[in-house]
Amino acid sequence: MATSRKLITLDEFTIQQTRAFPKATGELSALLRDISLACKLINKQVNKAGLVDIIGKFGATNVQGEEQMKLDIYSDEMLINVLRNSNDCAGIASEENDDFIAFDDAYSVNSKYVVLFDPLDGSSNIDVNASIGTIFSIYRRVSPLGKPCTKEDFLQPGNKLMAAGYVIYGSSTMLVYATRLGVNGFTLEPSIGEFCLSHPDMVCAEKGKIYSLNQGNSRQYDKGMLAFLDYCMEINKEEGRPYAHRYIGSMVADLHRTLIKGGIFIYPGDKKNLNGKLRLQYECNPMSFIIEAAGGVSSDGKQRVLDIQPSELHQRVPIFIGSKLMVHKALEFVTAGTEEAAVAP
Ligand code: AHM
Ligand code: MG
Repeated sequence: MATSRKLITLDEFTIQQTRAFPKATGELSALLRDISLACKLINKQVNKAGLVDIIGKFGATNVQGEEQMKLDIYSDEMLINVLRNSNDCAGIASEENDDFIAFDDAYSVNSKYVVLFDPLDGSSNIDVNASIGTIFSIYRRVSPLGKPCTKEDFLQPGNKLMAAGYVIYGSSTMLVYATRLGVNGFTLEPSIGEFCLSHPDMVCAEKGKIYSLNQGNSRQYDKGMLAFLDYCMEINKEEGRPYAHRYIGSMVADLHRTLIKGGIFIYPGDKKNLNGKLRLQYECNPMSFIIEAAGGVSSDGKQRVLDIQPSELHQRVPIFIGSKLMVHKALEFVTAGTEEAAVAP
């Protein structure tokens, strides 16, 4: 029987990448394997979400008499449990928990890496069967090995990230993973339960034709943002039509489209929420790392998101992210609006 095959699994791929670095210990690959395992288990539950309505709602008791957990809590606990059992994670911080968790067993205190995650982003979309996702990022710890990790390990700027990624639970389940070497996408092959390389060397197009934001908030936008919206809705000279508006309301899904098709995703600060909605350490930094590694741009309106020094775990920042030329154009409008407001009487 012939044994040649074209499939490259996530594990094989990261091990091959590690070979390019003779001093690499394989810990990062092992950590990614653990994260992908947790996400496969989350995927299984997400796929059953519709059925749960039939056999008992989350928060209720199922037919076996077990308590049904809300999917975002389930996902959080799954990631924590898998990473606690891993040899390669010193601690975690999660959007679902107030504080970070330092693992204090003999293996974990000697681990080099900490992991931050949003276990199930966009979870309000579960009810309508729209795509949701897990976002994760990995820092090398700055605290000394041999002791539990500290808050400083988690409050590093995005420009210090070792790797970041997301898993999208959509029409198929995909894991997209970025290091400084680039961005690669892996699709879950259900028959073997493995993520397999399907989107090598992903690139975010320099130009885009799609803008993505919650336009319902526009009454709260400042002048610069409103002017950019007008620009997007005007007939574009090159396209002969306005830019298309697409907004799922699930950051992973909106950015997955932006990565594949180009465009801009914006969650700006506005009059009500000066720093917008999205969290720097769990959502904006990992996504900025991925989009930049794919050739795109990400800014909070004033500076590169990855250069922001975080001051607290759950801080929020505005974000303009996606195709280079489109983000630059948005920033031109935003800067002009801010300057105009500064000279206004
Ligand atoms: P969550 O972390 O509570 O799920 O919220 C984050 C989500 C993002 O996925 C999405 O981009 C954003 O909230 C949508 O917010 P809005 O409904 O205000 O447009
Ligand atoms: Mg979130």
